[in-house]
Amino acid sequence: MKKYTSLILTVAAVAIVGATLLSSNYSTSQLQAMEIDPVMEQIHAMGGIQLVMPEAFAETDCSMLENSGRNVVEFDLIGESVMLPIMGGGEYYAMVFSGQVPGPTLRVTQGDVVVMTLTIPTDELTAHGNDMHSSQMSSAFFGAVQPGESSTYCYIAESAGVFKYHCSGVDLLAMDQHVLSGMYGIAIVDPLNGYKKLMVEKTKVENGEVVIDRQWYGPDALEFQLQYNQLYLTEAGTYDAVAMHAHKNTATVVNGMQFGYVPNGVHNHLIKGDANSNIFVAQPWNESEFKQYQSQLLYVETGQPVRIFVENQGNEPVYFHIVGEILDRVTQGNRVQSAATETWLLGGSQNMIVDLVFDEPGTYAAVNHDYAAIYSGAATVFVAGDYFDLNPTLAGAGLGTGPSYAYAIGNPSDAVPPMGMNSIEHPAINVHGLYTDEVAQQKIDEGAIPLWTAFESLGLPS
Ligand SMILES: [Cu+2]
Repeated sequence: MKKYTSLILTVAAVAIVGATLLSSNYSTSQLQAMEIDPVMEQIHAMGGIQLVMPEAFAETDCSMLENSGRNVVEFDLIGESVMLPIMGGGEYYAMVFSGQVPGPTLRVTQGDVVVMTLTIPTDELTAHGNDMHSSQMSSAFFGAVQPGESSTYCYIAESAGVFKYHCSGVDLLAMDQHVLSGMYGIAIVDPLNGYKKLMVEKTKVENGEVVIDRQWYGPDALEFQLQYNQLYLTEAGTYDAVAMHAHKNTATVVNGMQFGYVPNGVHNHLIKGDANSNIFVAQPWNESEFKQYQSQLLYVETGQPVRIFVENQGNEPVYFHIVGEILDRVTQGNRVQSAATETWLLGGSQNMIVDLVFDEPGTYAAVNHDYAAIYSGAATVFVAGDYFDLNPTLAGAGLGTGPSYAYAIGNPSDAVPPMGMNSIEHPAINVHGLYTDEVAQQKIDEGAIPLWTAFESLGLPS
């Protein structure tokens, strides 16, 4: 793994209440550009405001919870700084949980005990923390874990739904930098009684009259996870706090990448016979030399219940919309918020579960329907059924076929959450994600397909 050592991101400065968190890696000119209020300067001079009680998480009694008769789930995270690629070449100074952006997804059932352990390697540059939004206790913000140290805390996942987790910085110092550089993920807490069946209201003609025709699906569904965020970077690839405060992002990312789920060169070849002839407006990750970063598509069957766990990890609103589809149901927590809606708005650190069925074979782009977000990375392409009539070609290449290309090519590993109580298993998984090479190898060892070698061995172009 490539770790960075040249840029020491010290955070010796001060926490100022809420989102106005300043750290000592800001230059004088950056601070001037932010027009820091004199009162805040005084707070800075006094040493800042300590928002975390140092003893808080030491009060957590894990052994009591672990012996409470509940199911216990261990969730281990490693906090570290690494270099990761950005669209258009180059790398940026990322901070990650366990070598990937977003961090690993925790999946539990409502009522489970979560035992969360955060470990910081001895050669890491800075301390890190963690805040699990699926917990409800004063120790949710546990204090900074220093390099070479490890800390654990426990909680009962009492509420069902999707919940963010994120680095809490160094006792809140530079939390913005750590989160927006990649230290975020989700916990999915399945409802204790399972997911509700999905009702989709259609119409039909009966005895010469148009009448309601309710279709029922599920509760089992093919599941995906999509996490929205922004990057704020200087040209050198370091975190740009001034840009963040001005809400001027340099990239919109979905599961850490811009345009991570769009066609690539192999899809160009399969569909148009020419690897260099793009079939989508933006294909920045075309070549197989990108390996785990090569863009991949999301495949579903027609008539199949699909469940998407969506989290807004960023600073900007997400207006979630799927071009050509209607969101059949939107759930937040364990409560249905809407049905048959075109778009649903998620503010920062807000989430939803979208259930829908793709009726017709086709391509459908899930977007943040903010045009700035679409064109800076928030376009995610689903392909339903055998829309491009590729099954004979895929079968001819020895890849096998099924009701969707998921059977031959698989779905991207970073878009698929761990299995839950009402999950339909994906027929195959391919290696895709903003992963370090070590994490990509782990995925291969777990059975995910490295398409960049699989296609080469079949004589398909790279
Ligand atoms: Cu951190």
